[in-house]
Amino acid sequence: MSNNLSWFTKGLVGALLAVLGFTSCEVEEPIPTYTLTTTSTPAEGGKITISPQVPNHPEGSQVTLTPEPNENWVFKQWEGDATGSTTPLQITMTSNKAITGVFVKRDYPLNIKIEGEGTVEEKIVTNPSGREYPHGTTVELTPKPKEGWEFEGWEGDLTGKESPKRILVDKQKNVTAKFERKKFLIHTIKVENAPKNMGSVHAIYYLRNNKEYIIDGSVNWNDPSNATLPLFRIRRGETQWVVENIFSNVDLSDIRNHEMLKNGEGFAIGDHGPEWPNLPWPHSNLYVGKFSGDNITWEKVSENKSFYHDIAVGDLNSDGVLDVAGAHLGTRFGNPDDPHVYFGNGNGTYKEQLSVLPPGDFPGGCCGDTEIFDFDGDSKNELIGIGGGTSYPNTSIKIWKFNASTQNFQQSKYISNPIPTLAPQTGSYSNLQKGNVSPTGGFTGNMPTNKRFYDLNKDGKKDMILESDGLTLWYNQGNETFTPFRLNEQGKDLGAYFENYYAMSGFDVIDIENDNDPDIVTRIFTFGNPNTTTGIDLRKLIYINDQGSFDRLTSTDYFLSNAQLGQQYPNALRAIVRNGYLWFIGPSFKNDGAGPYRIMLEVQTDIPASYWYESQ
Ligand SMILES: [Ca+2]
Ligand SMILES: [Ca+2]
Ligand SMILES: [Ca+2]
Ligand SMILES: [Ca+2]
Repeated sequence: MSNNLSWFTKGLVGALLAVLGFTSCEVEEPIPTYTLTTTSTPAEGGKITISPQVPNHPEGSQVTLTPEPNENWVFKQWEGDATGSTTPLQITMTSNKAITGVFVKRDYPLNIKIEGEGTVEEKIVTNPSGREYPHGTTVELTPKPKEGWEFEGWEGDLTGKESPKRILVDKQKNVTAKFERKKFLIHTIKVENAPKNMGSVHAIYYLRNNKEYIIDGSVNWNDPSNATLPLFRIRRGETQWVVENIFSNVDLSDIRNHEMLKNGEGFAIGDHGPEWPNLPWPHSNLYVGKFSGDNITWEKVSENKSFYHDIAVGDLNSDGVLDVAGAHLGTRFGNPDDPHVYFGNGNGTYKEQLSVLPPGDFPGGCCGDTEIFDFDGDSKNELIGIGGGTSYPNTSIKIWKFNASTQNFQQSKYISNPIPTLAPQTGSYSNLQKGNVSPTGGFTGNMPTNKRFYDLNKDGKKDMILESDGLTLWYNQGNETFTPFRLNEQGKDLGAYFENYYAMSGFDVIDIENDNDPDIVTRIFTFGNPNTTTGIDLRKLIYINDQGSFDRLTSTDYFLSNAQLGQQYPNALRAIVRNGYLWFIGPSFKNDGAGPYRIMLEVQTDIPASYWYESQ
């Protein structure tokens, strides 16, 4: 059992004692209660729903009455212990009450059509003089959008957007009420008993057996005592994310990068330990986690800790068993290979294969990224190292092929990025800590964090998306030739990734609008600077692909102001697909007086989306 479990247990016992103490010490005065009876007149006209629906209402409690007319009936007014025609009706219980809802037959020729999701409440408006309108009935229409929808306007015999709106039905009238899905909804969901760390932008989100999980770790800037907390897993419930596991027996504390296994059976994590700008870096490990029912079976891959910046999985030696490569930016143990290679034994263990790469290919350290991919289309995977060196030169790509007879890798190709490096406005951790993150570039410019191979322009050849120096797309021309193209230099306003001080760390490939083009959604993070932004412009995170040419959403409604976010600033925000729509989720803290506690900030959008899968 870890310390984390024990503080959790102590907290639980403390809470139970507090409850027991409360019930044994307090003496409660009985609170008077009252009854509420409702009647529909006539009974066939409709019914009245009561909320809350309890037999006895405590004194001073609020009750809501909502009339629900049957077809061809309209609610008219309240009688008895209530008056007027307000709906829904809020009353305060100060005595027993009997309230009647009066319904009248709907005998006017008004047709209401609904577009989107919602209803229209009809109310007959009586003449203040008591006289009926001479030329028909005047009806007041109130659009009632379903949750997550909003009223967009009237069409037909009514126009505009006014609500409620009156219509004189002196002949047959046809009205359309248009509802539109809200551009976004913000949900703040508590994470109960989460370990006291900040959470990583590269947390693993996955869906399994209809349950949503996140495996997360620590990002810690300065505090060694909080630096090596174990990974934990949370599961999404309706109102809370619940901590399901604290993985104390797994020697990881952060998820610097991860890759989902291509058959969907698990994931691989590369970690370099907590992010410390001024302290000795603790280094960390490579692991593979495999799903087993609702649980995870962990396989330790690395023998020694290193500064693992990325991990790749795939079969490197064509024996049918998954292998692992870890990109490292320095190591304690003098393992100079770039990257570190581990061949799978097929039984959940791995064999370290150092010195199988030509030495010195990246002087000063290896790549920020590594990948296992069939680069030349000969059905055998190559090992790829991207970016690199402690001096962070322009992005370069190095490709090694496995030679089965020598059991070594040989250099196959070296591709230099001819695109000039962006000015490194953001290249220090201390700048990031101060929130001085460039609005136009990513962090440090050159050191890649994420890469993916997808056919972006649908010419049958997989292209590379590389996060380095902004987002760079490398279009595959065949014959191992790639043409790089920086996404923010397309002649359009695609350059400013972030509103104010958000920086990018990685991206996700998602089919926005389900039109069979893979699109790119960048992840933003603040690296622990939650107070440096005025809002988040979702449009600037989303790159919409049309056959290899990219553009952005246009509606300004996709800007989330700090007020809309409830003055909560996610440490990171990344895209997921939930129930067929694009969502953004990220960890944050909320402080409502009881001290800060961890929340998951979730932004639900109206953008249809699905994950983009391509077999490798
Ligand atoms: Ca293998
Ligand atoms: Ca190949
Ligand atoms: Ca292509
Ligand atoms: Ca698309």
